[in-house]
Amino acid sequence: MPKEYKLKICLVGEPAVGKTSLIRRFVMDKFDDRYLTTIGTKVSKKELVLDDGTKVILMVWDIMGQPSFRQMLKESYFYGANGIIAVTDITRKQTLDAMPDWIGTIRSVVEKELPAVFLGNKADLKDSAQFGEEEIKQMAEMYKGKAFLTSAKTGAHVNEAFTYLAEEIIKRMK
Ligand code: G3D
Ligand code: MG
Repeated sequence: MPKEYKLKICLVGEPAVGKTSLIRRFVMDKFDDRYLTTIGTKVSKKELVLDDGTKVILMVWDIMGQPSFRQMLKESYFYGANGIIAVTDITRKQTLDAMPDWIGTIRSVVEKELPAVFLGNKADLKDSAQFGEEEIKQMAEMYKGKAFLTSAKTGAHVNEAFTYLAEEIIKRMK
């Protein structure tokens, strides 16, 4: 009997890297989203069926507020999280440099190391890139995650990244 899982996935990353756009791309494609909004956060729901028939309900958490969020909401945002999507914008190196702080914030709330994927988003803007696949891979390796170059605009590798994370979480649960 295929099992059913319900997972909480949290997106992190600097403002304007594309967090909301990635969720919109991933969730809305099928119009099966539902939102729960609390101050500063938004939760979208998406059902996935993995290759082996496993059904996964992803609750995808997004940050709506300003950077002050980190102190205000971090406890409830990361509480019970199963996995992290760490988003950077390849056209702004600063968004990569800021990632260790985000990971540090997660670690201050969640004791165990969570499965994570590291996205270099806006891959469609390659001509104005300030860093590339090599740097995002290095960042991912540092935290034992996997790197993807994504584009919320074209949809490139967006499903792959979310699905990989779900599979990785479930693998580690077994
Ligand atoms: P955030 O939720 O991380 O703050 P948003 O980021 O999803 O709001 O995206 C910020 C801006 O980047 C938006 O532009 C959005 O359209 C754009 N964007 C997001 N992902 C991509 C991408 O993959 N490629 C390109 N070219 N743009 C992207 P606006 O102009 O609406 O502020
Ligand atoms: Mg947003």
